[in-house]
Amino acid sequence: MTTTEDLIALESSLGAHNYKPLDVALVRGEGVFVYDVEGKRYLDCLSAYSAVNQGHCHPRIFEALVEQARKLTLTSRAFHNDQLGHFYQEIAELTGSHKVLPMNTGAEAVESAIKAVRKWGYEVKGVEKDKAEIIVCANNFHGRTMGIVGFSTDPDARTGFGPFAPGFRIVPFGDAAAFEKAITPNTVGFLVEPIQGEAGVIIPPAGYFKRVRELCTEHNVTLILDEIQTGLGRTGKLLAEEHEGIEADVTLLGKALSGGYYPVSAVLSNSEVLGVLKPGQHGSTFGGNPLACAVARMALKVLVDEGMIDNAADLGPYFLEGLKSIKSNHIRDVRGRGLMLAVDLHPEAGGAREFCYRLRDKGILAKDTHNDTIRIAPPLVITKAQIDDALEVFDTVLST
Ligand code: IF1
Repeated sequence: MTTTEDLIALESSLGAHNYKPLDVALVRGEGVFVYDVEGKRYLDCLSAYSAVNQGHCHPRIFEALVEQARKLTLTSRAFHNDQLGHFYQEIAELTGSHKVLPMNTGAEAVESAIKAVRKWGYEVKGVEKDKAEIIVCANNFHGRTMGIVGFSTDPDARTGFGPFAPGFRIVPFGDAAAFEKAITPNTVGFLVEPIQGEAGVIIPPAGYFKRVRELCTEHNVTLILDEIQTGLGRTGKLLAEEHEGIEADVTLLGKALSGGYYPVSAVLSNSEVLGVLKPGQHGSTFGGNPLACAVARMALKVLVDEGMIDNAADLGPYFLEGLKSIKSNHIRDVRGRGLMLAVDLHPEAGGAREFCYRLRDKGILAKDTHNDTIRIAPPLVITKAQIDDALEVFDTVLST
């Protein structure tokens, strides 16, 4: 039998070392649980970075995948297929959007939005050729493509990969005055995460997005919300923008749009932004393929039908309070919205990774970020009893 150790050695010998995973090798998943090679069960508190909000191997999404895979998987966009239109209809209705652009990965959705918004800037807003500017936030995470890492502020993400594309300005996250100051007549868009995920689950001050929305409207700037991680129920609402009582002009979805079965992303627009793309100006071989559409349609359906968003809204605060009530000298801060949670440790605690190993040994998989933060984001199908079990483990691990 292949052991965890064998698999890790194999990956290490042949793979590029662009990741440093926890030492656990998984073979099976079901709902909130995953199982390793040796058969040990873990509660998944990462959900593949919120791509499996619906739980691992959700049976209805599985059925949709298999049924579609038997019939037709890929047509390219050279021809129509019987799934794409229905996918548009269902996602537009659910999110209140008017136009949809289907892509595959999150980064592609971000790149696509940047292209569309720049073109809108030239053709509709009237910005001079090649002068369009997009404002982004410090400590953003939007993906790994050349375009995106060019406006990252994380040295690991960008160092050694230049030269980068111009046309981006960086402002602090959560500071509406700084955003206002950065706006020029050439500003075409503001690309921002509702809650910064990779930065460590950073929730902006109340009222920030209301003010941002006002400023975008006032200055004719497209508000692009990257909901690739915060969207689809993670924060207890379908879209995190609902917490702020605002609507983006462009919304980016990915990850859980497929329930973890397949890369599916989408750019949604409320305004004319996507209307500027004409035949031949953008596309993707796999974007909008029938298999992706069938999977995404069911991933959205189960999210709503099975009450997962409400479950995140109900149990998120319960999990948060439970974490807050843990008495530990190591904990510096606990925060979260819905089931997007984080525990910050004091620097003297010895690093979040060490705690993630202790959690692993006790049957919980969570991921460290930025040395001292443990990120907690279980599938949205988690029950109160499972949270109680998890809290017991967190209590034991964090208080020793
Ligand atoms: C990795 C982080 C999470 C994202 C937002 C776009 C994308 C992501 C808000 C790009 C992707 C990922 C990628 C994954 C780790 C993960 C992550 F730690 F890096 F930041 F979730 F917190 N916008 N996030 O969070 O989507 O192209 O990957 O489909 O290993 O890089 P993608």
